[in-house]
Amino acid sequence: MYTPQAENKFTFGLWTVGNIGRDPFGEPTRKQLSPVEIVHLLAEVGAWGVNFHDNDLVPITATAAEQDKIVKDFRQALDDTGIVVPMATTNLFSDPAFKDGAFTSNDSKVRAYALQKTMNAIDLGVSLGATTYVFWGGREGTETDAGKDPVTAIKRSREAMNYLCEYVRDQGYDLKFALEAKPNEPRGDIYNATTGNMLAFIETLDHSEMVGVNPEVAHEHMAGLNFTHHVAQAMEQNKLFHIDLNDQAFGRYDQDFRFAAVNLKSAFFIVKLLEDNGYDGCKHFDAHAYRTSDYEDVKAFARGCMRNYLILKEKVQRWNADSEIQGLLAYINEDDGSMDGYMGQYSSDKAAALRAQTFDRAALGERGQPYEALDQLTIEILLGVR
Ligand code: GLT
Ligand code: MN
Ligand code: MN
Repeated sequence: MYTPQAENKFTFGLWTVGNIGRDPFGEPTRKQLSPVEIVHLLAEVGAWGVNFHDNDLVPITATAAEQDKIVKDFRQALDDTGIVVPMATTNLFSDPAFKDGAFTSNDSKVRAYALQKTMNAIDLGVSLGATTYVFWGGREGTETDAGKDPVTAIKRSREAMNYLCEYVRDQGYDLKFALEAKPNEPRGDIYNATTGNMLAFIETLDHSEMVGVNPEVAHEHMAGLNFTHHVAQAMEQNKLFHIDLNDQAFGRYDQDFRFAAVNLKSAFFIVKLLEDNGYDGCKHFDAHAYRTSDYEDVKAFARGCMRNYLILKEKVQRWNADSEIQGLLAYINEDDGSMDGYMGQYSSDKAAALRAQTFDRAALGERGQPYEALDQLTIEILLGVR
């Protein structure tokens, strides 16, 4: 029952299970696996797909001949395992050239190089099957706003997105963009810090229909926000093009823990939102194993991400089928229809009728909501006693 299936569309980035345990204070604790080895590891744990940054697959220093060999071997591993590539992205953050941003850099040569690197990476991703392209602008920000005008930064971001949308159209690629927000880290502050910012920014693009969001649990939690609400807003606007599932303690650095490892209840509501609304895109686990793990434990990490999703999915079904919960929901949402004539689509007649209506304000304030009872039933389902 908790075995991952292709229809679950569970994916991992090469950089996730391939994370070698380096942190700002310590050297790697695991040896680097090749992309081919990572694909085989993912097949072994039952994942459906693999995503990559250009340089996770092809080192930034590789020659054309080296690139051809790497891509050929990778393609062979995909064929051998049945693992697919649904998403790709560009590394615009590791190289020192991007230390002050890529698309928002003050240096026009860096901005041009970032566009060139992204076009090449799009070609690479599409050639391996990607239909979603993620943009995470980890370096697009500042430590001091003395150095960069934030309005200019927004305009530069827009110019880059418009340029790259046109590139994709020009090539005739079947590819959509998914923008990923993060409030800070590695920059002191990153532009378009939340999914809400991204949704507003997208509407200003020339081809906004090609562009949606890739929200990540940890990033909204770092900002102290309710991830489920942000994903809901994206879904309601048909802009949830991709999702990065992981977990994160509030107020901490970017932890990228195994999905549902920290905030079980919010993980439940994320799964509930996705399942109840029929989200059928990729569920990408953008997370990595603890630095203390060896590769056996990395497999336990990857299996845990998928298993937790499937367990929570079963809890959602249980919640939806629970008659006591449904009874409470029916009570909460009770509506005798008597207000229908006053609300909904505006008309001056309705407004006049509404103004003439008298309300028993005290009675309105007296009605209680059984949210304690409902939340407790939710907890009991999660704790496995219901
Ligand atoms: C990086 C970041 C992630 C992004 C990846 C895509 S790279 O690991 O922390 O949240 O999704 O660029
Ligand atoms: Mn993260
Ligand atoms: Mn991410």
